[in-house]
Amino acid sequence: MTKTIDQSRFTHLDLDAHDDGVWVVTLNRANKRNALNLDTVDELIDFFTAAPRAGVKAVVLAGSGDHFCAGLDLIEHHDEDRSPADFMHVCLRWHEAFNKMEYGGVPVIAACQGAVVGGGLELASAAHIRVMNETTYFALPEGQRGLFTGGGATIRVADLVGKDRMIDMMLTGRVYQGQEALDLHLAQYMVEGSVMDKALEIARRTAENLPLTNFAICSAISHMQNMSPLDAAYAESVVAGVVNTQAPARERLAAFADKSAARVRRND
Ligand code: 1HE
Repeated sequence: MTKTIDQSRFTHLDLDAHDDGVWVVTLNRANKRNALNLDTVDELIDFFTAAPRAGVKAVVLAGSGDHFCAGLDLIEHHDEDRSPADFMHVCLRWHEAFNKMEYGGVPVIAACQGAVVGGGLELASAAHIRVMNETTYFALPEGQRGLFTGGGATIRVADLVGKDRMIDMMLTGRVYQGQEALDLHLAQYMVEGSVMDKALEIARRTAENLPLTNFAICSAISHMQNMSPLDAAYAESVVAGVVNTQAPARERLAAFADKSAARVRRND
């Protein structure tokens, strides 16, 4: 069942495994502003395919340099002069990578600095939690490039900001940043300074949850959004049946009963 992740097979992603099960995965093409060429997408598929069975408890996804990700590698796309079928298959690879992130059951925290644009926003929106700071900005410049989204923005970005705002972003190139971006759910956390520090703090916290519980949170909720309310309620009870009776949960319940477990309190 357990898989190992052979780090030597990755050239466009830097992988850093911490002792607590948190892995930092960094897009390492800063000189290309971490634009997603097809090889990088394939490496994301490889990593996120293996992660749920390799003891990875949480992932921080980051970009190297000043920017998170500039989206589709426009130069590769130009040079390849792809056919419609070629690009459809490129998009299917992107979807495979991002679906494995969203539905894989391992918490993914995106540390978003600088540009989070085009396919970079599609990548970030497949993470479960996004952290931004004063440098971060979000946009969908596809409209101005003569392109269309192909990595799930019509699903995930529309879900975050609403269909009308997504259409505006694409038609006009509108950029969202700061509090406005936070208010639109483009990120859940805004920090002053290092997005990496905050993303790591969040990842470490999530890694303390039971893996099966995190699996349900980071897989079942997304699946249930795709179901009718009736089917989602049914699926929820099945998932809760499995998760809420797991042996390690009994220890946590016992700690609550004997009053040794932390209580939920207001923030100071
Ligand atoms: C790239 C890319 C890229 C930079 N593909 N090479 N995405 C976009 O339309 C965003 C395009 N990029 C930008 O607007 C800017 O590069 C940034 C705002 C992200 C950064 O600006 P800056 O001034 O720091 O860098 P730069 O000088 O523009 O670029 C530095 C290098 O990165 C340069 O390469 P060099 O070899 O000339 O040094 C750029 O060519 C390269 N670079 N961005 C390839 N995107 C599945 S469909 C998804 C649809 C999309 O994602 S559309 C793409 C939207």
